[in-house]
Amino acid sequence: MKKNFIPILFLLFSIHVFAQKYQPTWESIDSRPVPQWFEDVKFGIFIHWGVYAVPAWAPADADIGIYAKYSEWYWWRKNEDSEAGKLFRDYHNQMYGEDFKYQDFAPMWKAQHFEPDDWADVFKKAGAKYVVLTSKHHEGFTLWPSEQSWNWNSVDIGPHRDLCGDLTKAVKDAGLHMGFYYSLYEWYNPLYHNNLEKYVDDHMIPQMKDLVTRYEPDIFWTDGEWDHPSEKWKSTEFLAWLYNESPVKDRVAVNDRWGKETRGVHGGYFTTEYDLVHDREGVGEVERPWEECRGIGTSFGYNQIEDLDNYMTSDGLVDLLIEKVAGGGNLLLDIGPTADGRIPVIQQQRLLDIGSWLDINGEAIYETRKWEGAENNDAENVYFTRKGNDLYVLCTKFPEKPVIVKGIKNVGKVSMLGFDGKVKSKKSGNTITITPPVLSPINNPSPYAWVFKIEDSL
Ligand code: H79
Repeated sequence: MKKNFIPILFLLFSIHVFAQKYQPTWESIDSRPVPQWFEDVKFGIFIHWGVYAVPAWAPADADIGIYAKYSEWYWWRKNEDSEAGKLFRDYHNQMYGEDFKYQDFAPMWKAQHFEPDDWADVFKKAGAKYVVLTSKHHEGFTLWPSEQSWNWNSVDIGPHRDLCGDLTKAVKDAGLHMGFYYSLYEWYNPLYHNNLEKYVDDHMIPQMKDLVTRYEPDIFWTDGEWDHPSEKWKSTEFLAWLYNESPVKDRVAVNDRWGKETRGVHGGYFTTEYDLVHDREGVGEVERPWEECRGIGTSFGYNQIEDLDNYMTSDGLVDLLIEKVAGGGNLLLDIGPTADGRIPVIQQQRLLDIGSWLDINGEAIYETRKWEGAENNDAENVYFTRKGNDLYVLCTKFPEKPVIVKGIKNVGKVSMLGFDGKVKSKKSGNTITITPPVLSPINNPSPYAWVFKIEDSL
């Protein structure tokens, strides 16, 4: 090798690194805006599907905090020295016997009724615009044929199918955005516990890049980050690759779960989970698009013992969507499919009810933004969104009295979405008073929430 060759190589390498748009630092990564499409879509479906769908159990009614009701934590809880741990162990030992290992559930996961196009059809009818599937939860089992997860993936064992690939195709064909949840940590992977750096370099990062290059997801939703700071996970290196070089670099959206210090501080959009907002130094100093995630009931994974008392009603879910969107956020509502590959009928029904409401009222949700003027209006059960110069007034209870809105500039047409009749209103200064129309069962546009549109008012 000529003696000048090495410095030239080094120079070329440096040019390559500095010519990249994003550097592997939080300052640089945070400077990339969350793609606009993410703020426009508002409503997504989260899917928790893994080996835990086989036992599909958690103590839904026990008074032990929200996390112990997550059925996807079955393996961990069953080994945990805690009150919740005892409940899981008692159930497991009685049902399956002490010698039955969690790993023994994997071949029982058959997914024999899994029809990805039918799932995608339900998501579309629900009015959801994006889907996020657990490509790998904390149990380490991958829903695609990952080379790094030999014999602990859905092609080698259980469904014998590339679930990530099959669902991605169906969701994209239905015109929705597809994304993946990916757990950084793995509960029982010996490499993770013995040699973190090797785990990150040889297992985790290759899996993440594999997912991105194989399926080109629009969202990369990480979790299980809390054991280590982002530096140890090499998160900014991965994100620089994702934003500079990956096939989805211009459109991918990511969340904020990239290391123990990052939630609500770094990354893409911020996340809450069952309304848990992190209270830590740095949180809230920057404004970012955000997303709330939760199940319809008390768990992300399917829990066979939940009953209607544990489930939110369709009315409650529509109100939740309104509350989040009016606050400037998205709702990522979770479903837990069964081990045989079905979406439980009650979950389908909830989703389709939300979809019917959105069919009429979606224009007050999609592509809207938070209305700052909402701060000066504190009527109960009344929320606001805006789009251009139009203001939407979303009433989660049918108003018994006239609705008063302060802080508008003008008044164009005033209407109720889905209702053909006239809506009376009166403007005085910058306040408008809307008289709710008298509705009958024949012309009532909605069973859950009613939306007034005030055109050209902002
Ligand atoms: O996949 C679903 C849950 O199984 C998963 N996130 C959703 C999307 C989840 N994993 N763990 N948890 C939720 C709860 C974890 C809580 C804790 Fe912590 C981890 C308590 C202390 C460390 C995270 C970091 C919450 C507070 C600090």
